[in-house]
Amino acid sequence: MKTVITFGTYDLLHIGHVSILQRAAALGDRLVVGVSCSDLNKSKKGRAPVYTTEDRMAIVSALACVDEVFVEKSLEAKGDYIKHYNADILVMGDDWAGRFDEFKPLCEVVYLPRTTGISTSQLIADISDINPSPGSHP
Ligand code: C2G
Repeated sequence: MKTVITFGTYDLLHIGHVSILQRAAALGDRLVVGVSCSDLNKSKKGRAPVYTTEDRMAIVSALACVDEVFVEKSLEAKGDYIKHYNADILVMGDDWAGRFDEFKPLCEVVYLPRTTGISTSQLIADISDINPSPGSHP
């Protein structure tokens, strides 16, 4: 039984998220996903996610390729999460390449290519353009 672990915010779930989760799942027998809590996202990206932590967890756990989800409360606790879930492989997108090499003594660390041309930030910008908030245009 090979366990794969990965982490992310997965706000406004899109095809890039689904693709990396499917490719991560294909590397093992069980995929465990740490969903970054909203406070963690605020400190990391300077804004709260659109969806609550609970909703993001429910959405990610509904995917067929995902076996288990948990709340990622701290970026620094990855080693503890890897040990707790007995992970054999840590998967992250290659926007994080090299950033998690410190966990190589605990498990294999794999960076998969990101899907180009889509991101949550871009989706928010696109939606704002379609439906600008009152007062944003003269
Ligand atoms: N991703 C991707 N292609 C995209 C967008 C995202 O492959 N176009 C991947 C990211 O590389 C990441 C995962 O999807 O592996 C989740 O992305 P985010 O929700 O943006 O989460 P992130 O900010 O990378 O959080 O503890 C680590 C962090 O919490 C990771």
